[in-house]
Formats: sequence, C-alpha cells, structure tokens
Amino acid sequence: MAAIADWPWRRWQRSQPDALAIDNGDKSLNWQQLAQAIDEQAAGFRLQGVSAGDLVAVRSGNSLTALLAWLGLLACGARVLGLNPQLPEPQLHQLLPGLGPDFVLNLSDSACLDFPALALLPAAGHGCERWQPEKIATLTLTSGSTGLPKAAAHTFAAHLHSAAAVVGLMSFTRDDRWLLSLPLFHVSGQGILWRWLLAGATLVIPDDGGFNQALERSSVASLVPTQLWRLLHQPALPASLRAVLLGGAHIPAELTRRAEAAGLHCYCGYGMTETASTLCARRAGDLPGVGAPLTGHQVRVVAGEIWVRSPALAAGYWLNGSLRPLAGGDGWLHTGDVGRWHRGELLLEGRRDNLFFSGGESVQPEQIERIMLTHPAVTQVFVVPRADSEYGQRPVALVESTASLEELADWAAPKLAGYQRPVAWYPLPPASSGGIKRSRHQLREWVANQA
Ligand code: 4YB
Repeated sequence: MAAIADWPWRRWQRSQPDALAIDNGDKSLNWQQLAQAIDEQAAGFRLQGVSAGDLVAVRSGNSLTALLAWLGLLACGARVLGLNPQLPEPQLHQLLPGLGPDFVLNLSDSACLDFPALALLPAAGHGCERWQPEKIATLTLTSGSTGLPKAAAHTFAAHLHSAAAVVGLMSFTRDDRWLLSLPLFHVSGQGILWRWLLAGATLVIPDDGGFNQALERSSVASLVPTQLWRLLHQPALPASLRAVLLGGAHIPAELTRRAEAAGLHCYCGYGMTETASTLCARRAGDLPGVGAPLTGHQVRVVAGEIWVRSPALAAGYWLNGSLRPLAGGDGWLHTGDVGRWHRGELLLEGRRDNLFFSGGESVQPEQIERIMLTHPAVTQVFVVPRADSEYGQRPVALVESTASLEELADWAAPKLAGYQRPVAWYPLPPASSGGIKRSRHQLREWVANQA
C-alpha cells in the first residue's frame, strides 16, 4: 500500500474537490465541502478543550452528524471510542471508568454519564492536527461472550492496511458508492469508513428515507447474512447494487447461491474487532469457507485454533491508562475461533467458548446451526445449552423460520447425532441490542427463564 502523506480527505479535496464524498439523501457533500466541515468540527472541539491524545467516547448510531463528529475528533488528534447507544446505562457505568474518556459526546438520549460532555459547535478555523498514521485512532469494544467488553485500540495505519486489502479484492474504486450499512461503533462500520476514504469513493448514509432507499443509491454494501436474507425476500434487488461483503457469522452457501443467481456478487469474509474487520475473504463459489488471508495478513491453524498475525491487528487493549498486549511476543493473536484448512480455504467451525458438554459428549453449537441453516426456510438459528440434572447440559434451538418448529425438529433429527438433537425448540426472540449480532449469553439466559 502506498504511504498516505496527509489526512485522506485532504488528498481528495485537492485532486477531486467537486466529486461526491457523501450522499445523505437530500444532503450531499463534495470533498471540498467535507474537508471544510471536518475543519469546522475540529475547531469547535478544540474550543471546548479537546487536545491531541484525548480519548472521546461518542455514543451514537449512524448519521451524517455522527460521521462528521468522528472525523472532526480524529482530525483534532483525539482517539474515538464508539459506543452503542443501546448499551444499558449500568454497563456503561461499569465500563467507562476503566477506559477513562476525557470527554463524552452523547448524540443519543440523555444518559447521565460522569464525564465532561462535548457538544457539536462547529467553529471557523483550522482544527486539524498533523497526520500521524502510527497514532491510535480508535478504541472499539469487543463483543465478548461474558464479562465486560475489551477496547481494541487501532492506529490509522492498521485501519488503512485492512481497507487496502478489501478495496483490492472487491475492485472498489472512486466511482463506487459504499452504503454505511453497519454501525460505526463496530469494526464492520469502521471498515466501510476507511475503504471509502482510501478509495475516494462516495459514502451513502441512510437518512429519514431509510435503509432500503439508501441501498437503491449504493453499489456496494456490507451485510450480515440475515440482512442479505431479508433483501432476497424483497420483490427485486436494488438495480444499483453490484456487490456485498458478508461477514460476522456463518455465511450459508444457499444464501450466496441465491444472491449470485440474482446477479449480486457476494464476497464471504472473516474478521474480528481485533483485526479491524475482514482479514480472509473470497468471492462466493462452490467451495464452503471464507477463502485465504488477504494481502498482508497471515493465518495459521494451531491445534484447531485460528491464529492471526497482521499489520491490521490492534496495538493492544486499552485499560486503566495503558495498552495491554493482545498477542504474544511473537505477534500471533490466538483468536478462540476453531477452524481448519480445506483446499486452501479457511473453514470456520465455531468458537471455543461456545463449546459445551452433554452427557460426556462435546457439543459445538455452530456445527448444529450450520446443518439447520441448510433448511430452505431457516434464516437464523442459535443453539445454546440448558442446564440438565442428568446430562449436565442439553442443546436448545432458537430459530427464525417460516417452517413450523415441529417440522424443523423432524427434519433435523436424522441429520444430527443423538446428543446434538435439541431437546427444546423456540422461535428466536426479537433482538434488542442494536449491535450487529445476537448475544449468545442473553439467549442462554432467555432459555433458562422459560418454564
Ligand atoms: C464468523 C465469520 C464468518 C466472523 N463465519 N463466524 O467489513 C467486514 O469485515 C464485515 C462485513 C460484513 C459484515 C461484518 C463484517 C465484519 O467486520 C465482522 C467482524 C466481526 O464480526 N467482529 S466481531 O469481533 O464482532 O466478531 C468476530 C467473531 O465473529 C469471529 O471471531 C468469529 O467467531 C465470528 N465470525 N466472521 C463464522 N464468516
């Protein structure tokens, strides 16, 4: 990747000032206007006391306002910690003291947080710090299965390494329009941001017209598999959409087969918070799996566990004023994901911490879920353990499907070993977290509370 000598938006301000940088429905900004808006945001934050190296927590969903705040803060030299506005307040009160933000910018409701508050007060002038790609740009919370999330700290350089590999794979150019389809507080949303800035393309931000209307104006989108299922259930795919990057969860072959048949190029990716989004990916095809590592990333499978080494890796986890290493001294991150190689492709089998034992047999829930997802009427399924006095734990299934639960249980029975067969079936309860994936921990608790 060629070194970038200045803030990426400055480069596009100079070389293509009139090209469309942001499409937010009625509001559009070219690169000239965007660079100016970022300067004004940065100047306004400076007047409120923000200085280089400060940590600013931004509590917001996606919007043009939130994006300009993120970029203005980064331009000030501040590090941005994105917060899911749906994180419950007690959890925020537990989490934030260890991260020690200097300021909080709350664009969501009026949660009461004990940190100096920032407001959006754009001001005249230039608030931009010098571009220093090796500085920490963002802290991103991991979606840990239990306990408090950790805050992975990424440099600008790490984000741009990740972006360059995906931009190359998908031939993403400045003529493209990537929809900001996933939240900025998650790496999947940040991935979109850095690819857009690297390529000098257009970022489409959904406005009041909603997600589907914004899709109609986009050529590329990042989607989790359930979003693509929903899209395929609509009468027609948006004509402008040429490609989707999928990730975050198992990507059923049937899903990509249907989407490809409808003319949509599907890229199957694997990544995590610590790797600043996708690190393995490939165009969907006949083989299962998420492809080989993209340029610059290395992957090994050691005793069944996936290890990763990459310039996109976080510099560490931020806690109590310092960075804690996330990888061993050799730079390899032990991901906790179980996988294997198959004809040069990485196959994901599940997470180590989801494994449980039932009557002495080990149950990997994702193995059961993958089988269930081959049923044409199943769009989402989670298998979680339920305490059992005789077996220790037994599997229970939570399913989103148009087929009846009885039909699914009958269909699944001959495909599963006895110890893998769910002993209870429930419709998947509605999501409430605002994140990109369901919390297995919450689903487990939900099941434990059923009579
Ligand atoms: C998987 C998995 C897979 C992750 N099969 N398990 O820009 C992108 O890369 C993107 C595009 C569309 C949708 C999502 C993304 C992401 O960033 C996803 C990144 C992510 O999920 N990060 S995470 O920290 O929240 O979770 C990581 C874990 O998710 C991994 O460790 C895996 O366990 C699981 N996962 N991709 C099966 N293709």
